[in-house]
Amino acid sequence: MSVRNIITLPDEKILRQVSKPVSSVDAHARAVFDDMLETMYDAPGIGLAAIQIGVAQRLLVVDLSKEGEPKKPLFVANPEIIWASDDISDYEEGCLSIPDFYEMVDRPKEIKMRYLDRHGEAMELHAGGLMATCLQHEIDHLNGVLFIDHISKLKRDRVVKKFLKADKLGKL
Ligand code: GNR
Ligand code: NI
Repeated sequence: MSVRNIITLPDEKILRQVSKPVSSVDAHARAVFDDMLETMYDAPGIGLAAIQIGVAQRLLVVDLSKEGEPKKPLFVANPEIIWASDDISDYEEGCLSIPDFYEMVDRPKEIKMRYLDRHGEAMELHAGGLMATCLQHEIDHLNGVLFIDHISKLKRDRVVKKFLKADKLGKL
């Protein structure tokens, strides 16, 4: 296991890629999961998609456990949202690929997700609250979508510009 570099804006060439389904959750996929988890804990963050470490596969990890509590990692391959509530909730989101930027995002309050777990077993999960928000945020990453795509164009353009400028000045 190793902590990997997290891809950030302005690197949209990578972050905008649509990740490919894994053909099976094999030893290689599990090795990617392990690096993702270690990278997420190190950051720290509550979720991470494989593309954030430059791997364009439909893999994500989430762990909502609080500091000092036993860890509760969730390993997700090839997720599909099979139901989303009409009820919407808003939550202030951030992203390890867009450091130090936070905005309120509206999303379905509850979802049902089908996926393969760490052992390749088919699973279903009904999620609400922060888990539902986080899973939707991570599944967006698998489709090349960032949370800033859910906010106003004015705010999005402003933050993308900020990262472009910082990159040019060599600050990232
Ligand atoms: O660590 C993270 N926190 C967070 C807070 C609110 C909504 C979504 C997230 S996910 C984020 C880590 C990340 O960038 N995952 O892709
Ligand atoms: Ni993110």
